[in-house]
Amino acid sequence: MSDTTNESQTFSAESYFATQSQPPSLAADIQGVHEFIQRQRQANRCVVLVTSGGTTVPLELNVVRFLDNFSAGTRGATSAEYFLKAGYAVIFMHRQFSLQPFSRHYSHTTNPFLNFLEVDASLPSSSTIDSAYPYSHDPAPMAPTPQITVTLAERARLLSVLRAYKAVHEQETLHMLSFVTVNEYLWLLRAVSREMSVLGRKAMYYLAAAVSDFFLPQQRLSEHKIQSGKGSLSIEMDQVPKILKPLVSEWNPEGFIVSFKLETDETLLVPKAQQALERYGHQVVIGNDLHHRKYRVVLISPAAQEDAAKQSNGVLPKYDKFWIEINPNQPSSHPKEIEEDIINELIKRHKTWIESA
Ligand code: PAZ
Repeated sequence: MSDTTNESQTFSAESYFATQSQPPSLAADIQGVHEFIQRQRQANRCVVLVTSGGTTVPLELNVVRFLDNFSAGTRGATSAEYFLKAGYAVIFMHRQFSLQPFSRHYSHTTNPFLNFLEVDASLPSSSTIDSAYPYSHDPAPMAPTPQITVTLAERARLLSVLRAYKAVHEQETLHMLSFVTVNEYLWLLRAVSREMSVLGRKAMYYLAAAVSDFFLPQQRLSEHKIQSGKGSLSIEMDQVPKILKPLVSEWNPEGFIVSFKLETDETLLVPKAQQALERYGHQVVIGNDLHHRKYRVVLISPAAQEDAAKQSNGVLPKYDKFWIEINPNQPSSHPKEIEEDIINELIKRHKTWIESA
């Protein structure tokens, strides 16, 4: 970029947090998380941190332009609902304005809720009532507000979403946090992870957010909007530090950590997921490819001891592969969601993880 002159460098997590400033709202956000975790500990609940949605990388300090990461937040919002249903408390750390648990069913783009409302025509309109009392000395009764009802076809589904939503509010088992930039995401992830360490093995991390691999350090950002007119723009970005490393080894070594690996070339899914496990030593990597992610995922985890011992040829498997697939042709009225099976499987494994402490 024309007005960014400093050299690029490689950031470790430590040097990243030492040089990139923390978001102003961090302390208040973490106070809320702290109180939430205390309540869940008292209630003896497992807590899962679900990250969801994409992060942005600003190109200017006064941001006009930024790079973004795809992700509507469907995976995260849907998964959060299944965790809540299973009795987990959920910290839902999501990209601002991305999909959220419960309200996702009536997303303004795919399923606007106004489509399911109708005005009940059986009630008299206000003009009818006014004309019935033209000469009376008594004040006209207040015109009844026309009733708004939910279309018959949508009632059952709305009722079940609404009941689940109200129950979660009543039990206070869902805590929302939002981020926009990759910097906000990283600071929040570190602070929330540290708070969750008091939960020991009862903490689960479900890192489904699509996080940028590259960023521009604040020291190299142009203060004002980058001006055009100087020809082409070239940007050299630095690598975002590999945050799973300190999460696994320092911030909460007892936590059950599930990361995601997204690829567009399906043949890379398994090797890349295995590489991530080898590098960071956590519990599960879920591989998904962009075009089939709603119907097929693979869970890669360290091979169980018994499986390894069973191998008779002496070549011990290092990793277990567990595919989860659903039929892509789902009925629109009651579609099966792959997250239901993913969460059931993870909860089973988390339970074993807790019991094996
Ligand atoms: O949010 P969404 O449902 O549109 O997409 C989910 C996803 C593909 C971002 C997620 O499943 C995932 O793979 N997250 C990690 C992406 C990564 O490799 O950084």
